[in-house]
Amino acid sequence: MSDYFSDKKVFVAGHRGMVGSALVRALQKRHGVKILTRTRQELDLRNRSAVFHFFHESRPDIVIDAAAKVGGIKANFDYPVEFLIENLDIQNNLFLAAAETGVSQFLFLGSSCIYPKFAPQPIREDSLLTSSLEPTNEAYALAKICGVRLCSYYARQYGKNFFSAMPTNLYGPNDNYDLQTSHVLPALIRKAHHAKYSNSPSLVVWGTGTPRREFLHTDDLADACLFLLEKQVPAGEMFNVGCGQDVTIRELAELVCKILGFKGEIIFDPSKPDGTPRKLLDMSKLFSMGWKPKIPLEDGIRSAYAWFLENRKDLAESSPV
Ligand code: GFB
Repeated sequence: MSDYFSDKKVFVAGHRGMVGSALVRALQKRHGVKILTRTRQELDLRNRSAVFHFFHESRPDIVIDAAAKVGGIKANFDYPVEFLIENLDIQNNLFLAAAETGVSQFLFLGSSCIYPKFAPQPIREDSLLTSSLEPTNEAYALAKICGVRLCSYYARQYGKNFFSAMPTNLYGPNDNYDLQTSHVLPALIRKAHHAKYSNSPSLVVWGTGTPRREFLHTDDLADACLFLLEKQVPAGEMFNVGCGQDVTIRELAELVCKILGFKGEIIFDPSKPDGTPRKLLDMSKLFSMGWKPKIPLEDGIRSAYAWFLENRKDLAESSPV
C-alpha cells in the first residue's frame, strides 16, 4: 500500500524525548518510511558543523524538529539563559542545514507559551506578538517565536517549505518525572502515587489551583504532525495543536487523585508561581481541515500512570525528594 511517507527519509530530531519518541512510534506504523535518528552522543545538535555534516551525509527529505531543552514552570524560570541559548542553537543549526541540503519539508515544533500572557481565549494563531509574554517562560517562548518566524521568513525569502505547529501542554510516555524540572501532570502523578502508598494525609500542589491548562497526549500530537505533513500545508504557516478543552489545576489534581485512588487532602501552596492564568488554544484552523484528537484526558492519564509504574520503577519504588 502506498503511503505519503513511503521511501522518504524523515529525520526526527530529539527522538528520545517525549514528543520525538511519539513521532517515531507514529512513523513506524507508516509503510516504507526511512526514519533517521541520532542520539545526543552521536550528534550534538548544538554543534553546527556536526549538524551540517550529518545533513550532507544522510540527506533527509523531511525534518521534524522535536529537539529542545524543555521543562516545567520552575525550570523555565530558574534557567532562562540555557532555555534561550540552547534552543536557539539547536533550531538554527537545523534550519540552516535543512536549507542548505534541500530538505523538502521542515516541521518546527513550538509551544503554546509563545502567545501573550493575556491573549484573548481561546488563542488564535494570529495572537502571536500582540502583547507581552508570561515572565516564567519568556526565554523559552522567545526561542520558539524565533523558530516560528524563521519558518515564515524562509518560506518568503527562499521559497522553503518550512512550517510550524504549536502544541498545547503535552504528556505521554517518556515524560520527565523529576519534581523540580517536570511539568504539572507527571509531577501530580508522582506525588499522588507516593501520597497513596505512604498513607500520607495530604498532597501539595504548587500555586493556587486556579490556572487553566489544556492537555494533549503526545500520540495525538504525533498524529497531527503527520497529518499536516501529509496535507502538504502551505510553507510558512503555523497551526495550533490542542484538544479544545481545558481544566483548572485543581480539577486536574482531583482527577489524578481519583484515577490513582488517593483519597487524602489536596493542599495548595500559593508561594509557588501560577504562571499564565489560561492558555486554551483556538483549534478552528486544524479542526476545519479534518483533524481531531482521539485520547480523552482520563484515558491518557491512566496510560501515563501505567507507563510510570512500568518504566520508572526507580522513582515509583523510592521516596520523592
Ligand atoms: O506544567 P507547568 O510546569 O507549566 O505548570 P506551564 C502548570 C501549572 O501547574 C502552574 C501548577 O500553574 C503550576 O504552578 N502546578 C501545580 C505544578 N503543581 C505543580 C507541580 O508539582 N509541578 C509543576 N511543574 N507545576 C510551561 C512552560 O508552563 O508549559 C514551558 O514553562 C512550556 O515553557 C510548557 O511551554 C508547555 O503550563 O505553566
